[in-house]
Amino acid sequence: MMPDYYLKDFVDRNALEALQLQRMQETLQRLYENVAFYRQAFDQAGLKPSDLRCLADLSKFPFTRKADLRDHYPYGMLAVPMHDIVRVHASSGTTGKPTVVCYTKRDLEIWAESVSRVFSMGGVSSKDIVMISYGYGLFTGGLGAHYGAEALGCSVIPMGGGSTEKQLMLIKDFGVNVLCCTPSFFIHIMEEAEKKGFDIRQTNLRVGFFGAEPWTEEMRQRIQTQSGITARDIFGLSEIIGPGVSADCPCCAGLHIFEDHYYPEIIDPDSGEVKEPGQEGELVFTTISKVGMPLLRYRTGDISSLCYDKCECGRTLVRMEKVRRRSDDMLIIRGVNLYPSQIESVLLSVKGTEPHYQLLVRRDRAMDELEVQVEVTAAVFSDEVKALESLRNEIQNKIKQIIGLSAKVTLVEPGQIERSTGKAKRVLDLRK
Ligand code: DLL
Repeated sequence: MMPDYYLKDFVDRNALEALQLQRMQETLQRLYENVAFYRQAFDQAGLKPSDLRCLADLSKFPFTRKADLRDHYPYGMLAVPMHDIVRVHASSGTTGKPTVVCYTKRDLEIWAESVSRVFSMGGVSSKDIVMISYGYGLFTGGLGAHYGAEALGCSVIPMGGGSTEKQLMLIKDFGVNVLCCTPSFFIHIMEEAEKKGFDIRQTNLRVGFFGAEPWTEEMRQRIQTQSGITARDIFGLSEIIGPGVSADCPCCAGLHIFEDHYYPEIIDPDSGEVKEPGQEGELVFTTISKVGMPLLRYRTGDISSLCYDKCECGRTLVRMEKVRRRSDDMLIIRGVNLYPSQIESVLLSVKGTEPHYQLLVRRDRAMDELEVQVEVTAAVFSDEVKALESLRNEIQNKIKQIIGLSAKVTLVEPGQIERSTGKAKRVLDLRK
């Protein structure tokens, strides 16, 4: 028997819109009453929660940006007392401080429901053995997928990322049917399998839920042909809930958004004007059922478009186009989000470096590699090799500690990095 929430994907759109309006009105009211940031923003715009009479009225209300979360770090955006919060996660901020997100018990239920719906769309049931190979910890990937699979009644293996050989061993020995990890990590797993003469087709693995970074239709084809499994896209971001904001259905013609919880808009990133269905722009979400830290018109930085045409699978939920790029300079390297400014703050905290640096991103087979080239002062450069080596290690360790990413650091002579007369070109993304 299908769980109740399965029916929510097929709800009549008039009923859905009525529910969205009611939830949106309640959310605005709670934000106004409980979050100083929103009260001020509404007052400044001369708006009251009651000014939202229909869904289209949302466009009158102010946006929320990542910088607003940073300015109210860590708990300033909460709409409930801290003792109602049962979980805290965090993702990359644009500077040294992470972006913090907090969940109440109810929020964790909504999240688990969302991820369960993703799995259900992919044909997963309580009979399946699901291995979670997203990272556990502050990143929402591991625990988010975990709770969703558990809520569906699956047997869950909390493997986490890394240890490719062990991943292969567990897939085989534990009879894994369903795998959750980043698409690039799965490609790496496939390559390791090939090297070791391990045939994924001979295992029980049937479907993978891949997300946390952009990937293409070509990548889907490659994964499916090479491994024989079905590859589904799962999208999400910590600020809105984590993984499970939207996902592929069997038609794989855009990701269905769980609109009864996350209300989407597409805007022009420059003017902020709302765009028509089908037009490309920046994806913006309003959470309409979250309790602990609801967000109003949160600007994701992701470029997509919305399609309200009926999907062949019968689901009435709107679909978003696969996210392929962003409107800002955020990079995603092996599933880790990175802003060049984060590297800058690390470099500036290390004595002996100059504020001239460049990030080179390459793809070595499927794995993304980050090289940080940084100029050092003339005094340091004339030092012994040992001193240079220790500076290099210091930077490398700090990047690993603060950002959670292993990078290759190259120290270069003063004046080596090209100077720009306008905007500095900090990133050379050589992956395309
Ligand atoms: O990446 C949540 C997640 C975990 C999603 C596991 C899917 C699977 P953040 O670390 O906050 O959260 O990063 C969010 O990652 O704004 C997108 O730019 C990018 N992103 C996430 N999923 C996809 C996807 C998690 N399927 C940011 N396709 C988002 C393209 C994605 N980009």
